[in-house]
Amino acid sequence: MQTSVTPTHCPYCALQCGMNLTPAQEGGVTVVERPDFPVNRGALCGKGRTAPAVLSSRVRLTSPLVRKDGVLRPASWEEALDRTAEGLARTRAKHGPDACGIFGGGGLTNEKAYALGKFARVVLGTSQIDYNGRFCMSSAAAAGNRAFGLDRGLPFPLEDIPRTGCVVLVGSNLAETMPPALRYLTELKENGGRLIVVDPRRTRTAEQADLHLAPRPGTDLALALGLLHLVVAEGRTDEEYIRERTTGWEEARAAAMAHWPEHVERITGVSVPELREAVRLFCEPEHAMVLTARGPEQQAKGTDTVGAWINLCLATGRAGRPLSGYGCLTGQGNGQGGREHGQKADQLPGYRSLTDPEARRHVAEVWGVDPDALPGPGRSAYELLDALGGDVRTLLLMGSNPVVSAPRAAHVEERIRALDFLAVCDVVLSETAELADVVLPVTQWAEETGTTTSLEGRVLLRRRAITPPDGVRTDLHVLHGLASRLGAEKGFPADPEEVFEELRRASAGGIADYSGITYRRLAEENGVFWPCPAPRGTTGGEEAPPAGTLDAPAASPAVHPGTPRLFLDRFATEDGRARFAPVSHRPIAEEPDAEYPVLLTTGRVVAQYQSGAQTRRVDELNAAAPGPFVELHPRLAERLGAAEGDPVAVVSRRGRAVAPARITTTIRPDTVFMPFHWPGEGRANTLTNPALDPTSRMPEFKACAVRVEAVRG
Ligand SMILES: Nc1nc2c(c(=O)[nH]1)N[C@H]1C(S)=C(S)[C@@H](COP(=O)(O)OP(=O)(O)OC[C@H]3O[C@@H](n4cnc5c(=O)[nH]c(N)nc54)[C@H](O)[C@@H]3O)O[C@H]1N2
Ligand SMILES: Nc1nc2c(c(=O)[nH]1)N[C@H]1C(S)=C(S)[C@@H](COP(=O)(O)OP(=O)(O)OC[C@H]3O[C@@H](n4cnc5c(=O)[nH]c(N)nc54)[C@H](O)[C@@H]3O)O[C@H]1N2
Ligand code: SF4
Ligand SMILES: [Mo]
Repeated sequence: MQTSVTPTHCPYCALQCGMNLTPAQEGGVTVVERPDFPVNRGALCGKGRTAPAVLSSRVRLTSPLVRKDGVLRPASWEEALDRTAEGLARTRAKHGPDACGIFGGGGLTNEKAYALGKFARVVLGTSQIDYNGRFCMSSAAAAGNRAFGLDRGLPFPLEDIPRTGCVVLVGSNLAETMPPALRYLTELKENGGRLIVVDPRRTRTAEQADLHLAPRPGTDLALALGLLHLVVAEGRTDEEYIRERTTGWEEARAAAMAHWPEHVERITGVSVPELREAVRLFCEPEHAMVLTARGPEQQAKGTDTVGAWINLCLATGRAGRPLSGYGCLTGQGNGQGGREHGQKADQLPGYRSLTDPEARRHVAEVWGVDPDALPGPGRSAYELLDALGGDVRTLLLMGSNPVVSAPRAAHVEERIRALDFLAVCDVVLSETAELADVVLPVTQWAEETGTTTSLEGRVLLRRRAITPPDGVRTDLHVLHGLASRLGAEKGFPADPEEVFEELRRASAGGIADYSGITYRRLAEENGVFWPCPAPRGTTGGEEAPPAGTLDAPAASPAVHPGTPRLFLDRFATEDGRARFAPVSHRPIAEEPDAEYPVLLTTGRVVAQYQSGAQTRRVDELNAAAPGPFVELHPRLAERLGAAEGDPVAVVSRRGRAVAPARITTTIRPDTVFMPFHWPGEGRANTLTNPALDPTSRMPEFKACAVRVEAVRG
């Protein structure tokens, strides 16, 4: 058995809070405080604290399921893996490799994400792989790549936040989505720094703000342009910085000057005095930061919207300098690492591009295949889901529950039902797994070892603390089993450290270079920030001593310390300069009209996680957040004749959802809000619009036109 205390990290969000696990008397594990991990210093939210309940849940899957005569029935692992391999092989033989699809998740460890991408390209030869991170922070990633030549959620550690002068938090409800991180904002205020929150709702986070701007959903781009206009008009630009560290200012400046504050007020609903106050708070201190989350990103113009906020940072000299910069608060447990190692449609490990010949050569060599055999980029997540039952006939799904979480979910559900074959790896029978032909029950976080990369770009080691129940296997084991059945005897080890050693080599020399990181270092150092190249003369694992025998860092001066802060000397672009984005305001994809006069926005509550597949199994969390609701302003409620708790219907061009009214003055009167954690009648994603951002292919989860109706009788 393991030692009595296992230091590890939470299975849920990108904060990746440290926690210790100890054996529980009744079996399983108990979560205890882990004060030595600096990010959360022992603090946890309710989800992290109750995570062990999912390990021992009654509804936990402990046997593979295979559909027979229309019904999912327990089966052996042999049979389940045989059936899945046959499903993939049959489709490939009949319709070609691109008829096999793979859908991954940002909750998967680096090792799993890496193996999944390799499995798609090497074993199946398919280009059709993408993942739920496309629904998460892909717009910020695209904007970060465009501006800085590199996308790492935060280019600085969270510990820098309390020491800056002003933080603008755009569309993040941190108090509910990363509660232990609220401390950084509290400390900022204690140190005399200012907090501006931009959110159409006065959330628990907005309540902490010195200034809360409540724009109409989908108008953050105009808001940022209006602020930049005022920065220029008030002579608050940093001309020297612009000259020395950026390109593209003239065009960006001209675009901002076309957005007069009065015009921006009409678009956003944020008054000119509020805009002026925001500029004053942001510009007066020496240092300032802009942090975005899903509010401005989950828009059909999310890339340009984030670009506009980055422009504001660049024009004022607030990027690539100590205590200043732009950052994105990545969402899922491995939202960062999950977007670096190849489960994304256009990507190879190390944040390399699938279209770059040199990247293909490097990775093909590590994989022992011909670079020309690697497929090109495939479809993005929603486009892949939309193609199911069409050109994509078989799907392997690992780490997502799109029946609840994808936009236009009723259509997505219909496409999933139209597949020839669906295999789902999950820990519970999610709403999507219910539709599968084969369900493969997998181990959970405390039962397996692997690495994640937090929103800070800090690579962390999650450790196995407990023996999994009989009948479950790891995702890596599933890929190993499928690969060997499909003719790849080697190259898919089930041992995570072996996979990580290969990942190190595959990432060596890439943007997200992990080659200097080992499990040993991760265990000793509370995580390592990438990029972290291997010592000179080695290429990450290859010529370095084998894992576990590496000299301790002190004995080996060549060991790279990792990179907590990026861009201080230069940006990662070819010329080292940051690029302004030439952006102008444009409306949301579906503006309200006479038939659908209200705006719907969606998001989260503190006690449920994502599609709820895991957290809806925890009594304490269900007691706190038992079901869906529609948040609406008293004025709208009065027009409908709806009282608190009355069922109301929200209708969009995609469908109709019904949930109890929650009446509050904290939301704009022209907007309703629904959390998306539940399936069934109250499923928010029945309503949402899959209009995609042209660059990131992010759907517009945060704004669509709806009609709200009272439900009688
Ligand atoms: N409790 C909980 N925590 C989580 C998760 C969870 O499901 N539950 N999921 C994790 C993941 S994967 C993610 S991505 C993060 C997400 O973390 P957040 O981004 O903080 O979460 P959301 O609630 O989706 O959106 C944040 C806010 O955006 C606001 N918003 C809506 N429309 C707009 C708009 O047009 N402009 C602006 N500026 N704001 C707008 C919403 O009112 C909401 O308060 O949370 C992570 N943490
Ligand atoms: N309307 C609306 N919709 C949204 C959003 C929004 O703000 N509004 N946000 C979007 C965002 S940001 C995100 S990230 C997505 C998330 O939505 P989903 O992709 O559905 O994410 P989860 O609910 O976390 O799904 C993970 C699934 O994998 C399982 N699982 C967990 N760990 C593992 C593992 O290690 N291996 C395997 N095989 N399975 C595992 C879980 O039980 C669960 O069924 O939702 C998106 N959808
Ligand atoms: S904030 Fe995120 S990482 Fe921390 S305990 Fe809660 S869900 Fe887990
Ligand atoms: Mo997310």
